[in-house]
Amino acid sequence: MKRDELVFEILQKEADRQRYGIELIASENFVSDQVLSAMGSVMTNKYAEGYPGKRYYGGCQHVDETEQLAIDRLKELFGAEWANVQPHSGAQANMAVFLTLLKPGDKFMGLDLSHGGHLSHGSPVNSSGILYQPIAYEVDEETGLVNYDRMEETALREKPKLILAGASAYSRDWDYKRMREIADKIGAFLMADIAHPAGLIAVGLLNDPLKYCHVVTSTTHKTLRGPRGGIIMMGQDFDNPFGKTTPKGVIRSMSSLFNSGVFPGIQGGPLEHIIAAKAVAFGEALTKEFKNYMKQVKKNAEVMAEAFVNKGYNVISDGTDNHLMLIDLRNKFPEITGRKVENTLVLADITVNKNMVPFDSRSPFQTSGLRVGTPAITTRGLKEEHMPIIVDFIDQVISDIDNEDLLEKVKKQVNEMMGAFPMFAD
Ligand code: DSN
Repeated sequence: MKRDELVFEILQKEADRQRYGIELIASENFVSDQVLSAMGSVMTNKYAEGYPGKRYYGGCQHVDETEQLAIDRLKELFGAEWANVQPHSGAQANMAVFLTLLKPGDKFMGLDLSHGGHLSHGSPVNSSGILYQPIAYEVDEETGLVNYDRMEETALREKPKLILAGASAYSRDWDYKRMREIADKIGAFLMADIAHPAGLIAVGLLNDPLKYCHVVTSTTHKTLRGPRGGIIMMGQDFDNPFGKTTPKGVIRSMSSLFNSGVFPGIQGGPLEHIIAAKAVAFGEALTKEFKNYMKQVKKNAEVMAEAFVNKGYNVISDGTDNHLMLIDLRNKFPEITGRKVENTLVLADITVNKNMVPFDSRSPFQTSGLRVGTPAITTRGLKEEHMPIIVDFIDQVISDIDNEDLLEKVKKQVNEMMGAFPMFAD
């Protein structure tokens, strides 16, 4: 068959964009060649509705092997008691958990979207907000930190059936223990969505949600550096919230409910090529090199946040514990929106995303903030010394935002700098 030049030329342009630009979108990363190969493999040809050993199709003996490997490696990585690797995305993983634990109209609590929460945590335009009744908790205006006292007051008043920890733009660690105490007071389920910090949690650099949460969801493509996809896990929840059976029995019966929540609840055939790539990525995440990578991601984020603060930017909560930071532009550039900065930086081959900041006066399409993260540039091999250089590029562009000559100059410097780094430094 004739090669589809049209598509492959576009793919080459995207490869060049990734290769010569500075990628600061906190949820993005670059996968290894072996993760990429598994994704583009023959496993895409196979239908395998069901689970390993219990499929609705013949010929599943090899997809059973890779799916079981993915499950086993994931359990080892997080010390989980049970795992499902089939969700097509983090939002699907969340949807399957909600379908399992909530009935339409039930109340649940999640972090407000404009305070760093995620669409699938109760936004009115997402199924989580359409089918269920979301109650928001918030960060404190002064400190930028989740206000657990207020969360408790709201939980005691509203009595949600589920409380959800996790965010897509929150730079600090979570107090899962405190949240479990709150959940226990009202007999609610505690769930964590660790899509963003999963890699840091896996190597022990952040608190472990599996110790306290009844169920944990994640994506696999952010800090975990795997293919685009989702997962669900259960830890060793020996303080049995589900009834009078033994803890092991609870895990067994809940896990089969969660499995049914994913398939046939919300999905059909699993993406077995992606699951094979998940197995590869979890194998990589179990190595010493991955732990060193995660330490560098965190170090780079700390240094980058400090460099922004030194230039007079308001970094929400004054810094970061993880791989990202949220910058409120309003004190330094009250007239400039996050949208304008995002669009302008793209012209200099620097990619960030506009983001609402807590108590933002602008809409999600404009925003007063930027979210910046270090997982992707750290995969490229950038270290602490490169962080102030990047912050300086960004500051030059924002400070003279309509200067096209400057943009051209910065773009040249960005391309020269990034051209010297491989896509995957390991
Ligand atoms: N879009 C992801 C993020 O950027 O955080 C969340 O789904």
